[in-house]
Amino acid sequence: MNRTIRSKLVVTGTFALILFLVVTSTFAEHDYTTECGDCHSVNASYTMFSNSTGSAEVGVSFTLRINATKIMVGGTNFWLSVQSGWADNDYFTFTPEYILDNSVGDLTPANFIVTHDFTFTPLSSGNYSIKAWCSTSSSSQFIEIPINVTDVPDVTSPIIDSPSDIDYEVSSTGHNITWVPYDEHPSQFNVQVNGSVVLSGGWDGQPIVINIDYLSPGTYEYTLTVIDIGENIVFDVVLVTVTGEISTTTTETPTTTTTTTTTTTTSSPGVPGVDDKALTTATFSLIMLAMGLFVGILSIALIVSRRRMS
Ligand SMILES: [Ca+2]
Ligand SMILES: [Ca+2]
Repeated sequence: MNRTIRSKLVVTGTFALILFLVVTSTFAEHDYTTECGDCHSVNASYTMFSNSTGSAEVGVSFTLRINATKIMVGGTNFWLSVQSGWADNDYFTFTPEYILDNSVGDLTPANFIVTHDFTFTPLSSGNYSIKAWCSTSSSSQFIEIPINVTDVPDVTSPIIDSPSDIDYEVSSTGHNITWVPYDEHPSQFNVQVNGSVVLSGGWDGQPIVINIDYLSPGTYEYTLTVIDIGENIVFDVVLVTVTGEISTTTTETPTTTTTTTTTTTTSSPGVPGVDDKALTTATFSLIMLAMGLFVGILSIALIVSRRRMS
């Protein structure tokens, strides 16, 4: 190969290389919205990490410092980005950013290292992944940062008022106890009378009213207990004293008088089922018969006696 041909090949190769770099550089756009940048291939030599603690609380903002490093220096347009729609990013509020190496927002002055602080606010509890992405003009890398978001623990006890004790006459009505407790995260309540639960249920933060009419004379201890979602418990006691006596109301009950007519027949005790009159007749007949027999026997005896004497 002579020098002329070799020179032409070098020029042609150089031109081809430049053309290749120009063409490939047009493939990559840092603002593509998919994690890999649509046309970027993942480059394992790009590294990303964050300072995540792995936990957060609903509604409590936290700052996540994300770092992207391109180990092999060279090239241009090294970007760090976090966008909505990636992984679970939409479970947080944050400001989407494209941070170009050594531009505004890059906290690392060194080339090919981009660092930025993103502020996230969790919208709900759960296990989520925040996805960040870095890229050059043709290659990319991503990181999924697990975040366990929990509800904010309620460590503040409810506030409960203390209504005055109540006295009332036993015959009067219209008596109630009204409690107005408060908590940012109310949960349950119950009302006890002398230690026995008479009312309970969910508490949504509204006042709790209980009617205390129609109690018998005496003293009663009404206790309201309210509980929040953090199981913080408070209670209040109201003494209810009922005085007076229960009026004894006489009820005039219509009286039905039933007159029973009893006919009493004075007679010798009879035999159940036997007619006394019939008995009397039979007895008389027997007596008469006995007397007849007696007379007959006596007559016969007299006749016999005379014959022997004669
Ligand atoms: Ca930098
Ligand atoms: Ca509370």
